[in-house]
Amino acid sequence: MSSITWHYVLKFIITGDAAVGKSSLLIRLTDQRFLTNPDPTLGVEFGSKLISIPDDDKIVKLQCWDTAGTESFRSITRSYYRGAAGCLLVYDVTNRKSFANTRSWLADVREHADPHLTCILVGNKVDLCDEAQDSPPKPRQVTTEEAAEFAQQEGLLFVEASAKSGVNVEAAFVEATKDILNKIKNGVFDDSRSPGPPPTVPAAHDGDNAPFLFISLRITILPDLQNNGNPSGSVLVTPPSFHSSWLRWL
Ligand SMILES: Nc1nc2c(ncn2[C@@H]2O[C@H](COP(=O)(O)OP(=O)(O)OP(=O)(O)O)[C@@H](O)[C@H]2O)c(=O)[nH]1
Ligand SMILES: [Mg+2]
Repeated sequence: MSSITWHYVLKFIITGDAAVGKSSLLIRLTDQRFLTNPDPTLGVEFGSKLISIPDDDKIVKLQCWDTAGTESFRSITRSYYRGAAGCLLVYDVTNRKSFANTRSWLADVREHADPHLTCILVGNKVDLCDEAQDSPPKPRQVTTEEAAEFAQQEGLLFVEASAKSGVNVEAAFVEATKDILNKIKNGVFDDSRSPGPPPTVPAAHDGDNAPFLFISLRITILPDLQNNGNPSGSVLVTPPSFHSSWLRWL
């Protein structure tokens, strides 16, 4: 039996064009690894991590649903948006089209997710533009200023990151989480849907006993598993059984 392991569980979605690095950002967050040739995501993948927000004295469990950027999966991935408290809207700084397409991904998020969801625009692959790397730098196609202006106009947080080097990856999730915690404090999110810090929480997994240890669970959710996976729960959910059931299922 463990003591309190987290104060909130927040559902995050990661969305954006194919090959912008959504899965790589999640792997970097949960496993501190980078794969040069990850498989394209088929449907949705899931990863989880505990993070600490010292300013609020809170431990937060992030449940991240990494969606496929391929158009043919779009209607499936949309069904995972509901109930998300946070969203990483990802583009590739060396691919202008992926930045232009963030408008359409954002429209999807706004149509299908909670209107109070916190969205952070993430310009990924900044390492490719770095002069100091071994191979010749790739030209940047989206300036920091342009993306920051777009983010401001749309009310998004903004960061540039690299799943390869790890720069700003955890920071992106932390910034979004802080914003969500502020919304909870200010009553923007309906906190009644979250029991808050439970007095005792049955151990979902040994890794949950220690803050900062992460659980990485990478699975592909096929369409016929959507309902069993219950991807569209409330904005703030705290049932440890959700996670342990997945572990048992595996
Ligand atoms: N240099 C560099 N390459 C990256 C970075 N992030 C991802 N990549 C590469 O970009 C390619 C696509 O990465 P994925 O993480 O599979 O992209 P995705 O957005 O999940 O793609 P889908 O699942 O098809 O939607 C892979 O070859 C990665 O190694 C990064 O920060 N820097
Ligand atoms: Mg992927």
